[in-house]
Amino acid sequence: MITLALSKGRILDETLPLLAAAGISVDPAVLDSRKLILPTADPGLRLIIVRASDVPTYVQYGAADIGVAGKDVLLEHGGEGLYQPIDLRIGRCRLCVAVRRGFDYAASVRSGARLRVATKYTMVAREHFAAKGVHVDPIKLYGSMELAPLVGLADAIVDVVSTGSTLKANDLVEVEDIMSISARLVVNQAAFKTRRAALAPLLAALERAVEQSGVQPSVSSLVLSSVPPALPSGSANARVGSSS
Ligand code: PRT
Ligand code: MG
Repeated sequence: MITLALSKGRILDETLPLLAAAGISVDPAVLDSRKLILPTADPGLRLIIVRASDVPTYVQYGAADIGVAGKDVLLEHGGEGLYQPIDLRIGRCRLCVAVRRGFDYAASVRSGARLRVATKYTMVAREHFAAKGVHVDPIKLYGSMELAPLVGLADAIVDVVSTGSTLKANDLVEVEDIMSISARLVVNQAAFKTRRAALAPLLAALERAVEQSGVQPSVSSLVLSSVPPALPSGSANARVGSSS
C-alpha cells in the first residue's frame, strides 16, 4: 500500500485532477467525510489528510511514502529525507516581501536598521535577507501575516501571493519577489529505493498527467532542478534532487 499525504484546500483540489488523469479516482462521498485516511479506487493507494506544513514531516519519517507540498513549505522544512522528483505545476504563487503602502522600504534597508519581518517562513526569510546583507528580526506567525504591518507588529511580511488582492485589500505593496512557487511531489528517500517497483508506475503516471495538463513549468523550477542521481524505471525525465 502506498500512502500519499495531502492537505485539504487548494492542494487536494488541484491534485485530484492529476490523480484522475493518472487513472486514480476518489469517491466524492469519501472526500466530504471527516475521515483523515481516504481510500482511492486503486487498492494500492490511500490518501492521508494533514496540515499543509506537516506534509514534509509525514513523508520524511515514512508515515507517508509520498506527498504533495508547496515549494514554500519544502524550503521552510529544509527537505531533509525527501526527494522532490516532480514539479506538479499546481498551487502556483510567488513568495514575496510586502510592506505597508508609504513605508520607504529601500530607505529602511539602506539605513542598516533591523527590519522586523512577520512570516510563517522564518527560515526562508532569514536566508533571503542574510544573502542581501540586510539585518532582520523574523517574527513567527501562523496566519493573517497581512495584518502585522498594519498594527505595528512588523515593518514587512514575507508571504505567498497569488492574485495580489489580499495585499491590495490591506493597503500593502509588494517590494521584492523572492521566487516562484508551485507544489512538488515529494518522496521518502528510503521508500524511493526500497519501494521502487510499487512507486515507479505511479510517479511515471503523475509525470505524464502533469505534461498532459499543458501547464508550463515556472522559470525558477527549470533553473533549480538538479540532474537526477537515479530515475524511477519507466520515467523518462523525472527530476530528482533534495534541493531542487
Ligand atoms: O491554511 P493552513 O494554515 O492550514 O495552511 P496553508 O495556508 O499553508 O494551506 P493552503 O491550503 O492555504 O496553502 C497550501 C499551499 O498552496 C501553500 O503552501 C502554497 O504553496 C500554495 N498557495 C498558492 C497558496 C496561495 N497560492 C495563496 N494565495 N498559499 C496561500 N495563499 C494565501 C496567502 O498566504 C495570502 O494570505 O492566500 C493569500 C493571498 O492570496 P491572493 O490571491 O489574495 O494574493
Ligand atoms: Mg491557508
